[in-house]
Amino acid sequence: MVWVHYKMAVLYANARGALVMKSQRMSRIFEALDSFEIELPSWGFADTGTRFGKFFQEASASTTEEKFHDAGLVHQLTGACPTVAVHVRWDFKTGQHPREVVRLAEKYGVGIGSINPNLFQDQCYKLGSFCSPDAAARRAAMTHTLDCVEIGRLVKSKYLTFWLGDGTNYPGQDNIVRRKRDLQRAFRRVAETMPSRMTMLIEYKPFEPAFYHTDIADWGMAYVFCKYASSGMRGRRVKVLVDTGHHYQSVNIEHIVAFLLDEGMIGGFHFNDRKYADDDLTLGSIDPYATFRIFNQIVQHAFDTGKDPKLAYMIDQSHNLKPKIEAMVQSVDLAQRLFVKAHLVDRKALARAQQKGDVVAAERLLQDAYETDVRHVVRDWRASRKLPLDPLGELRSSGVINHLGRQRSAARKARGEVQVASYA
Ligand SMILES: [Mn+2]
Repeated sequence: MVWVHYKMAVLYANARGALVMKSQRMSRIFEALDSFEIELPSWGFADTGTRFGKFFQEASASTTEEKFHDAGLVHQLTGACPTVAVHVRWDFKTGQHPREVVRLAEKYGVGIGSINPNLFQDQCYKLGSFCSPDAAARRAAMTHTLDCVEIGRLVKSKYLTFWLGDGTNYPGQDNIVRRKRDLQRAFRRVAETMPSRMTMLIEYKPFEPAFYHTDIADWGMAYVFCKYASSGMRGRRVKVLVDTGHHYQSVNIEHIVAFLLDEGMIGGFHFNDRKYADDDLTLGSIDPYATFRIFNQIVQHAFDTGKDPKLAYMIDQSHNLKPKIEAMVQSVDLAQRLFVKAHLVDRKALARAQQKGDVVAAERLLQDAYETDVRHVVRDWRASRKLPLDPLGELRSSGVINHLGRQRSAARKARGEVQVASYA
């Protein structure tokens, strides 16, 4: 009998211990979800297509206000998207004070996030922007970029994000080293002009739109441009931006992330997925385990160093076929779940398995976390934050997309705009 009492007491203590551990883990996960913010791209709500043509959706946003409306809706549904990345050429009208754009965003419960200069659309950039052999094109790129810095200062943006289309199409087309040096000087000048709260993010891409060489082809080149631009500056404010779609097949992106985290040189992400090249598919639609592995490295870094790496999580996707708002909610919902899963990895057990060289045990710890169904945890967090329990379901059953389609078609008609497919 005494033994039974003892056994029951142990069981009770164990169960209580497990409950305490469970509630501690839950509160850590809730904290992680509270801290998880992912920025939406204004361009992700507009009509897009491929170089072969554009396909229109009645509900797509065609004004900056409509883009903010849509981003605001995604934020209302998910609680995770308080800011919107803007493209200066597309979202700011000439003569309009940038603070008007801030007010427009605030009207829909979102703020202005990263500022994206447009250094690829104008005819003058045919041979490149900062790397162009034409000094007038380089000057135009600098003037536009400094305008963007000023806009960023006025709207109190924390990030200036660069993606360049610069590159060449044929061997011998231009002097690659001259292009590199002009680009180094340009980034440095911009970095010196930025207000102290701003961080410059430099994105890389191995190919497209240039097909022979790209001036910032990979993370190593981006790293070198960042180092040069920030050398001699107190505090590093120029960092690499990893766009998950901008890698060759089978590149180990989480390795790049771990390496850059340790160097203190990663500033943020553009999340998307792809089957072949830079397809801008919704996050995790092809390989959610790959996104989990990236989050795993970030959580591991925070565990090892005790520091939050303060990364800018952003979505960079254009949805040609899916309704844009649905695709965004789908991406954010999955990002939240994968982020939670990365927090489930037993880091102490992983360290022990790694130390012992127990490869299978180490791998299983990652797989166990990845395979854990966390939908109920995310639902509980949503309930506690008074958010819709199923944001995508709520959006789909609300009929809001059909309503926006009717409203926006009528508005386009009233403005005399016609949606016409264009073909290359
Ligand atoms: Mn990108």
